[in-house]
Amino acid sequence: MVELPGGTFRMGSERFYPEEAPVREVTVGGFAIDRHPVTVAEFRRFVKDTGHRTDAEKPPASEDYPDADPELLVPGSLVFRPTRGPVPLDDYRNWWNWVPGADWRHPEGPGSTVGGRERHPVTHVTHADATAYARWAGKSLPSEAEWEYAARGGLDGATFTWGDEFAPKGRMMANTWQGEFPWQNLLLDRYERTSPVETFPPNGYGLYDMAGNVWEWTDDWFEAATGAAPCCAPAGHDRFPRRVMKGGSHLCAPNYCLRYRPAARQGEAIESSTGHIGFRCVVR
Ligand SMILES: [Ca+2]
Repeated sequence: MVELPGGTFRMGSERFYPEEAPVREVTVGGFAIDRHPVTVAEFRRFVKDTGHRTDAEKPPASEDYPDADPELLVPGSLVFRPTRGPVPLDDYRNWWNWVPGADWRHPEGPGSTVGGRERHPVTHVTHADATAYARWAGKSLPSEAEWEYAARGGLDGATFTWGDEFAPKGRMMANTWQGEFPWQNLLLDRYERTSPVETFPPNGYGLYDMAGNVWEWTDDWFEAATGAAPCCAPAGHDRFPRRVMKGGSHLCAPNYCLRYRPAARQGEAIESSTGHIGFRCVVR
């Protein structure tokens, strides 16, 4: 982990999406934060030690989905599939597929494995799964302010965690989506899905993957801002409250979701798990 002294910083942005505004001064106390998102290998140790079964490995409760065909209430999770060409961007069902059998060990569904991906961020974890891991590790999930303070790496007001230019001198600084989402992935950063943690340069605080790769859960509730339609976050059932997730993912593209920035935020239903959401922990 990296120890950070407390401090005051400018949180938010007024240059991109409405849910990030206004810019305001926020003070956080000192804390330590994981150097990178929790990996598949780290999560496996937790599961071996505790027998934890993730939400994606349990059938959804029928009372939460009263209108659903009971035969469809089997364990599963949301898996991204690129489309063959441009599609309307206002319906995430064009690219998010609910796949029975998808979970953290099978990120693309049955038949897929995490073999060779031990150093990738764990995915298909709900907020409750992340909280259980944090408790086991003697840690907590970060608040949104702590997460953003850490992500900025001391660069007050910068657009990205590394500065104001997306690709300084042509260098890719994070695992995002280059090209037209959700069909044309140019792979300038070489990764179609998740990437091993610490593949891209750290920020000014020595923290890796604070932008792109996977969204990360925080412990803050998300209050929907005016006019802020969820983008990359399948909002899930309205009956579930939402928590803030930060950092953007490998599926964030400028034409749809320019959210691989420290100020960016989305609300995600707490029972949702997908192939592009993970987490990291803090100790206060
Ligand atoms: Ca990529």
